[in-house]
This record gives sequence, structure tokens and C-alpha cells, in this order.
Amino acid sequence: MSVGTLHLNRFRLELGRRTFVMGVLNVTPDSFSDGGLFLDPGRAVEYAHRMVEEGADLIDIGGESTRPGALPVPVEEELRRVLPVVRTLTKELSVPISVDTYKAEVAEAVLACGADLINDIGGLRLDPRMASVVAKARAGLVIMHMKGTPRTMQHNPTYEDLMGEILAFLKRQVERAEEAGIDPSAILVDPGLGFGKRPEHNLIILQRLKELQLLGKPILIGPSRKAFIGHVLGLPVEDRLEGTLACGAAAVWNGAHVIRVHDVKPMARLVRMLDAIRGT
Ligand code: HH2
Repeated sequence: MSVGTLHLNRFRLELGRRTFVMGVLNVTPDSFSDGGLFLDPGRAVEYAHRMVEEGADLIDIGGESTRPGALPVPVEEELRRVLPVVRTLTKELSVPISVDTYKAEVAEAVLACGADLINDIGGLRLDPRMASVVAKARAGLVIMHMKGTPRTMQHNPTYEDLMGEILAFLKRQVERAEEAGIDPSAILVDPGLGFGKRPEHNLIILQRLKELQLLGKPILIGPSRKAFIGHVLGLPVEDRLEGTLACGAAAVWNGAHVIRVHDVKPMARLVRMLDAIRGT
């Protein structure tokens, strides 16, 4: 379904023609699947180039792990990790650069360095200044749903109406973002697979993803290597590629516009093939 054009600072992405792949670059020592691999800025930059060659349409840089139970990282440390990489990649790459942070201070600094998109897993809930910082920089914003915080989110999450609660939260936060002056065509929504969800919740979200189309915003989804895939297949984190691809296929078929993934090459091929079948 076409929802027009996505405006991300320096870039315009035409939605509905093809599915976009967002490559994950975790500049952290402890991310759940790639922690420690790209802490060195040189290696991080090199890997981002590789992901673009393999078909990434956007790069998402993260300086704090948000895996279940993770503790917050101080602003100074998060900036120390991400800033050199953001500075280099905004110059060297011709794809939008996203930064995965829920802290307004981090967002402000990376936007000043030319980042195009803030991926806020807190969905404007964890830092009251985030909306105005993104608005001021005329950047894009991902609003993600999470129940609780990374430290608490997997403590027995329950829902009376899973899709209803996610929809209501995203609708409210989209309104907040627009009231703060963020360009309505710069906002994406994400139901937050694995963030305060039991395995079955994640499967229902993938099955009923189309319901989020009611919001009229592009849908981003991040199934990559997550625990619910391990739960279904009985496989460890390094062995979840096929499960991730299956989730990507279901998500594209059910209306996702952007897939956030570690394994760019196979996912890029998968979405190209699916887009061809759909005739988009
Ligand atoms: N998942 C993770 C991190 N950021 N952002 C969005 N919008 N959607 C997601 O599903 C999402 C996200 C978790 O994955 P990863 O970055 O690999 O792990 P970690 O948080 O341990 O760094």
C-alpha cells in the first residue's frame, strides 16, 4: 500500500514501490547478537559500506544495547561510541543514516552531525525533549512500541488487547510528534517485536501487522535474530537466519515498508523477490 513519500532530512524514499532494508550497526560491547564486533569505529564504517553494497537502503547505528535486562549507558559513553561513526558515514554513504537512541541529548548531537533519522525505541516516552529535538532538526522519527523499559520489559508482559494497545499507543505518540512540529511525512511506526512481548505476541503481531495501516504511516519492523524465533525453532542466536527471513516475508506480505535486519544480503534478495511477486 502506498503511503506517499518518506522525508528523511537529506533523503526522500518513495513508499509502496519497493520494500526498504535497514542494516543494523551496533557499536556496542554487549548487543545480543553482534555485541563487540563493531566497537572499533574503523570496523564499523567498513561494515556499513559492506551492508550498503549488499543492498541496505538505510543504516541504523546503535550505541546502547536494548536487549532484555540491559542497563542504560551514560550519554557521554553512547556519544563516544556513535559520533565518530555517524560523522564518517553521513559523509561517505549516500543512504539515510539512522541512530537508535531514546535520549534527546544523543539525538541532538548526532542530528547536528548530519544524521537523517532517529530510531526511538521509547516512542517519545522516555525523554520529554525528544520530539522537539527531532522537529528542530527536520529529521525523521521511528516511533516504536515497548511495554516498560529494556530492564523490565520481559517481566511477564500481558495484554488484554495486544493489537489494540499497540495501535492506541502509536496513534497517541504520532499525534504528539506532529503537535511538536515533526513533519507528518517523516514519521514511521514500529510495533516493537521482542520489546515487552511474549513469543506468541510477536507471532500475532506479524500475522496482524496490516492493522497498523490504519495509522497511515510507513511500518518498520525488526524481527532480526530475536528470541521468539529461537523459541519457535529451538535454535541459538547465531542460527536464526531462516527464521528471520520467514518473519521478513510475513511482514512484507502484511504491509511492512522497512525491515530492520543484521543479515542484509539475504533479506535484500528476499524483499526484491517478494516485491516482484506483488508487482509493486
Ligand atoms: N530492535 C532492536 C533494537 N532497535 N529498533 C526498532 N525500531 N525496532 C526493533 O525491533 C529494534 C530496534 C534490538 O536488536 P539489536 O539492535 O540487534 O540488539 P541490541 O538492542 O542488543 O543492540
